[in-house]
Amino acid sequence: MTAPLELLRSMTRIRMVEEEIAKRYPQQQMRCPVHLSIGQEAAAVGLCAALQPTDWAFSGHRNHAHYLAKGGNLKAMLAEIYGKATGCCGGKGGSMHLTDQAAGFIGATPIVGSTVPIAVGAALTAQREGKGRVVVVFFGDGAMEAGVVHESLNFAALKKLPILFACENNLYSVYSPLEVRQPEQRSISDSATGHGVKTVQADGNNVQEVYSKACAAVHDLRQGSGPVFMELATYRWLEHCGPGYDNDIGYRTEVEFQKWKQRDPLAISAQLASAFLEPAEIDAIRQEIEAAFSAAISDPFADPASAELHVFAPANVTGPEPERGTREITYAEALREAQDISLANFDNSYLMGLGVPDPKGIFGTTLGLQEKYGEERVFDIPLAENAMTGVAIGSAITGMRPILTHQRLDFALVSIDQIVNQAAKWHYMFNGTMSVPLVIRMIIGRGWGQGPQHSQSLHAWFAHIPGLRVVMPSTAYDAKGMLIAAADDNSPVLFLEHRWLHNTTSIVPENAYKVSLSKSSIIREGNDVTLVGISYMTLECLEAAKRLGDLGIEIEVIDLRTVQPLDIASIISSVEKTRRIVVVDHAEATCGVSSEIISCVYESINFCLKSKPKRICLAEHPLPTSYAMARDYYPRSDDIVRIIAEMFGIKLASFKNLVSSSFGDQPNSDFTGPF
Ligand SMILES: Cc1ncc(C[n+]2csc(CCOP(=O)(O)OP(=O)(O)O)c2C)c(N)n1
Ligand SMILES: [Mg+2]
Repeated sequence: MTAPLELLRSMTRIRMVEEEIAKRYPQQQMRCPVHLSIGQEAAAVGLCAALQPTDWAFSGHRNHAHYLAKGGNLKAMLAEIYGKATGCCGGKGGSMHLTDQAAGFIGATPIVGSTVPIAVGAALTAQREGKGRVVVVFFGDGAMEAGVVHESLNFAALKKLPILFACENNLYSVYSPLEVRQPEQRSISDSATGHGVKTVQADGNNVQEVYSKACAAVHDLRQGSGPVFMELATYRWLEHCGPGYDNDIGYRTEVEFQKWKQRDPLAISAQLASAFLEPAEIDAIRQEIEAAFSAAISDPFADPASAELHVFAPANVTGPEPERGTREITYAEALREAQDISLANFDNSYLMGLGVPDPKGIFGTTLGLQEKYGEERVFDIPLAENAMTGVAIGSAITGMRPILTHQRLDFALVSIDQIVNQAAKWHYMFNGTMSVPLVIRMIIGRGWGQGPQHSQSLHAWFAHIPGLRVVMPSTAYDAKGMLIAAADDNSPVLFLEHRWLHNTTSIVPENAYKVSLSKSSIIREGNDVTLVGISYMTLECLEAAKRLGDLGIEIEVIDLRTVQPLDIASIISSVEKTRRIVVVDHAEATCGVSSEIISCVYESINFCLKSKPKRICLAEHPLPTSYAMARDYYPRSDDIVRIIAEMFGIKLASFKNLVSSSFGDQPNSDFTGPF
């Protein structure tokens, strides 16, 4: 039991820290946004007092009180706010990204609602560990309007996860009162109840009440009875962001503010427990705070060069390539084998995605794996890609190795916040103290009416984001080796598979092996043109190279394999030989990978190319569904042959040699719709 005086002491300390921040903020040395919790301390303190240091906490933009209540290091927090090397994120995070993993405060991030599924993922880890660890995630009333929070509540309830959702309802989201954002007849707790989560309401300004209700909730969580949602009624005293009072600017009244101020959590606590702090104790807190500010101010800034560190976690090495043998299997079978091996090699790995254990097993790529590894390690997910990506991230930063699959890349777009703001940045913004060993498989559709929303190839988008690896193998051999390598990598890897590759075959060793996640591959040598193929387009390039060979033009075909990092050195050394470059992609040329490759080549070479470089890409419009309109949308080997022949002054008639399908919307006659 935590004594009432201890609760009061903790709240007083937090109040004094934040008052000092508010006092010094106008000096313009804390040059990052600060969201102060003055007036809201009881929720943080009452709740964290019910936790053990080994329990995990997460928070959002208004996180100082949560961090300190959970035992976070004060000096590291202030140094972080001052942007110093000694800060808990080495200056990369600032006030909105605090972490102290030793104290169990895993992390805070300021995209509203976005940290909630990550905390749920940590709760999945906690459940799997089976040591009785619980997770708490703090968020505001505004977050209850975010879809991802509802997705998270649903999943936590579904899996009975040991997580306490702590909603600090301070009635406002910046300047917007609750009544313009949520229906009057439905309380915040009602929403959680609707998801099947047990709810508890508490006076968030009464630390004793919060503490005793939190103790009961945490007790239940440790018994495994499923998530609990606590709605904590409270009020922030200062402006949303910054150190001042703003009751005069018109969004809330002085009368309302004074009413809440009379319900000061510190005063309520002192009254209820007849407890007060001795002047000497207050003095000791003041001295601690003074010392922490002095240290933060005098500590050095990080070397600006360190800004480049921790974009990616250290990569695991790949071994020598194995004897290839003679066994030929499909790309889909190779993916299945890779996942099988990763599940067998790492007890902490798991596979999830819509349809993963269904009778078709993601086009055969996950067949039989649930039967082999059980429902805990291979499972279907709710139709909630955004939260499930957050769950994957949260479990990854706490020690698991998830592989998440999307049957179409287009579906992953609803999780763009989690991929871009969270997965890509977590390692960086927390200064390398955590990593995100996560693989996201995305399948790129084509043909049989995939249309505008089942066919997009957005590797250029993803490659634009520092912190994401993007790979696109085009053979069964590479698919297996690169998926095993991805599952063993410590950074998020986006693994893009073209649907038309799934039935292609190549020789694939039975054993485990890794293929580098940063190297392209020369798959045909030639002196006349460097032809770079991306994913499925590599097959078209090979076909074109064969036919151009008949015309006496020797093509060097490079299978790009990885988009981030781009193995530009290999392409440049090929162009140094051929002095011509053509890039073929199943994406738009504008701001695309083909443009990037050609720019990089031009920036590096100090000789003239013999022909203008060429991008062979998609038309600059979405893919129409009707095969009549989709027919000429994708470049084929015919286009490549014609364009390269022209570089050599050979004029060929414009033709489309539809090898196997007069509709042009299936790779061959064996691969029949629907797919
Ligand atoms: C997704 C997203 N949209 C908008 C913002 C800008 N923003 C920052 S805090 C905030 C209000 C959040 O209100 P609430 O969740 O109630 O937390 P409080 O600030 O009241 O503690 C907003 C809109 C953001 N950070 N993230
Ligand atoms: Mg609020």
